[in-house]
Amino acid sequence: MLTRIDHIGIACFDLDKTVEFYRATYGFEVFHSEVNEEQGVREAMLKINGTDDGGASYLQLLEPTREDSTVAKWLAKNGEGVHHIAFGTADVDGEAASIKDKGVRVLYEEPRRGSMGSRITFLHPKDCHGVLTELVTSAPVESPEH
Ligand code: V0V
Ligand code: CO
Repeated sequence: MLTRIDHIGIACFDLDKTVEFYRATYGFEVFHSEVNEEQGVREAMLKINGTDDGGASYLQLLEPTREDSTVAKWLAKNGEGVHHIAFGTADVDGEAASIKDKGVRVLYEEPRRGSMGSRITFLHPKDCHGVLTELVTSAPVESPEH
């Protein structure tokens, strides 16, 4: 079961400036930030709300760390904007398998490491009406960075 919007991924050219926009305009603070070398992104998670499944919903601001990353490629073509949506689930492996059985391309054989120790996979946007869609199982404990 997919139980929440885990995050909306937003691609940007300058993470620090974009974080400042979300802080100054809406009052959203950075809950967590990290570099994910495998994905080629530097990212900031802005927590918007908790959810009744014990998880939370975030905005995920993404800046590419290298020219050949998926986000760099996307930014060069589209400019800044919404890059993907992510649904939260307690069982990313099971959800990926059952969605794959419905004929949607799942991009990874096995889920990979995502933000805050989560396990993530992606569905091909061409099989999802143009929306790059991520499935996420959060790590058990989510606490703000200090
Ligand atoms: C590409 N396309 C998209 C898209 N990216 N459509 C909607 N939303 C996107 N974000 C379209 C693109 O316009 C092309 O359509 C077609 O798909 C093929 O794209 P491409 O530019 O040739 O690029 P590919 O095929 O090399 O790569 C596309 C895929 C790639 C989706 C396969 O971006 C990918 O593997 N993404 C998953 C990983 C990822 O995005 N990581 C960054 C976030 P036309 O022009 O042919 O019609 S990392 C993250 O979220 C983390 C760490 C986290 O949440 O914890
Ligand atoms: Co994401």
